[in-house]
Amino acid sequence: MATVPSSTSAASAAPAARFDRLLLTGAAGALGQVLRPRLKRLCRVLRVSDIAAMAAAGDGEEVVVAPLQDGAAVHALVEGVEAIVHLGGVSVEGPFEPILQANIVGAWNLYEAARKHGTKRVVFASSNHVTGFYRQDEVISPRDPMRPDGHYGLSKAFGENLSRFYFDRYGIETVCLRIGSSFPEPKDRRMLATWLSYDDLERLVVAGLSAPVVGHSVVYGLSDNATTWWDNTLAAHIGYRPKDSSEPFRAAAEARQPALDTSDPAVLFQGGGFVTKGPYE
Ligand code: 15L
Repeated sequence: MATVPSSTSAASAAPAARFDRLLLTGAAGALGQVLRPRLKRLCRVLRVSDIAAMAAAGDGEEVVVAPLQDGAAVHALVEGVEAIVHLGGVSVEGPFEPILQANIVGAWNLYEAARKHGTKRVVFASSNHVTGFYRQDEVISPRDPMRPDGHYGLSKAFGENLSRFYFDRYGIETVCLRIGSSFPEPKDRRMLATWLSYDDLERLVVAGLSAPVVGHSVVYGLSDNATTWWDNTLAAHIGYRPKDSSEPFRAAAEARQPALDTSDPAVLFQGGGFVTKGPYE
């Protein structure tokens, strides 16, 4: 039943901007591996980076190992790229120090490098955990105040504010993607609302890279799910049109979780299990 799309699916029919050189950070991660072949189609050269091992460089690829907290390494990484898809960093809730280094210091290094090299646009993988402490009976939009649900959500909130500053002060455009749950299929009932298929992830990233004018925009990353907590009307200018839905997975998800304890914060709040993690010392 799970549909893991091939590298040639999804937005291939959509009109895509052509870039000379694009940078994809976090290329060794799950979403980085999904996006790598799909972004390659948009550019002459795709530079990919991570701290973990990555597949060897294919045709038109450059593979760079670079810790995001190393300013000099990030400066070299960003040289010569037109646009950046920034997925790099810690992608789950956990102790503060690693998140501080990779997500907060790392994001600052990336934007400083973008400023110095004249990079025009960043598509930043933010997260739904920026607003994880809204309840599951609320529908919110990017205009609602942030309510981060942990260190990870706080770091993404920093990244969104950082990117707004670099747009206001230096004109670097950013589309912040508050990604929901991007997996081959929704794993549980919460993900019926938060699911973002891999093909829709590609559509979203391509829209963020291709829309002619984005300024500083925030958009939730979800598929066309029947149940939703996030209103993307304010980001209509990006032109993201999801085509998948979690609905075909509903019966299986409900069978796996027949009863929900609505007094459990992980069930009550949009951030799910992240809202109860920690403290760590
Ligand atoms: C995220 O931001 C995480 O990176 C991912 O691992 C999922 O847990 C997702 O959020 C989610 O909220 O389901």
